[in-house]
Amino acid sequence: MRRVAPWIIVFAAVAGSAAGLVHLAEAGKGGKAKVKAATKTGAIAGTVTFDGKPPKPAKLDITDPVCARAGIADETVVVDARGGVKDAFVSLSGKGLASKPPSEPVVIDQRGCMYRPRVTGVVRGQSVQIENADSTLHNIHAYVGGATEFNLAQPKGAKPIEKTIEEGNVLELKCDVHPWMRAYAVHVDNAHFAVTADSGSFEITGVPAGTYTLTAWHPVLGETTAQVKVLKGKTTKVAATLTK
Ligand SMILES: [Cu+2]
Repeated sequence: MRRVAPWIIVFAAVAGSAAGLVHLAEAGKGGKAKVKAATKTGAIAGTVTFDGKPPKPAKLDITDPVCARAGIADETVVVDARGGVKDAFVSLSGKGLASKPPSEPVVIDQRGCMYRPRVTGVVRGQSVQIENADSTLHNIHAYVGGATEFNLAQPKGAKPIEKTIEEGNVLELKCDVHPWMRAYAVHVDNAHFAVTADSGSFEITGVPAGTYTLTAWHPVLGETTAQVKVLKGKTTKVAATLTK
């Protein structure tokens, strides 16, 4: 179910990016079409916040000594004092954005008994490469819509596992050895996406001018969408609120 929550959207010229665009335009004084296209882009920047009382972090039951040394905490829902949501996935959809899947895989590492990054985007058709930097065994149990896609052990020092999963909206990774380990690879049709930082902030640059649907999604806190206009040489500021 999609919820439409309040969004605040404003347009602002950002000196930094405007200067960058002038530079690009000057470099292109020869009339190259490619450079001309680059000057017709703008950016979207803003924050994702949660309006509500976030669940308290769980106490992790860590028995593996390798993980115990990593100093990790529950990251299921990370919301700061101002409501900023960490690890929300912000994506754009609309005409003219779709792109071919990159030939390079999206890399998800297991480091300190956490998947890093926890949330990322995968252009449909692009492969995901899962690595293990830890001196312990992890087991990657991958799900789409609750059904197992693959379930593979990856001992210390094992080679990366590379898979291309095209179905479903989100590829969810769980570790059967360390039950707090979760990763979410969100399927998208273009590379114009971002994952929010600790404060809930994000920025998507190099977006062709146009009107798009912006979606902010969090695995636990839900989703909200809004129409967003991107103007060339400007940064559209957005504030998205999750209300689940
Ligand atoms: Cu593990």
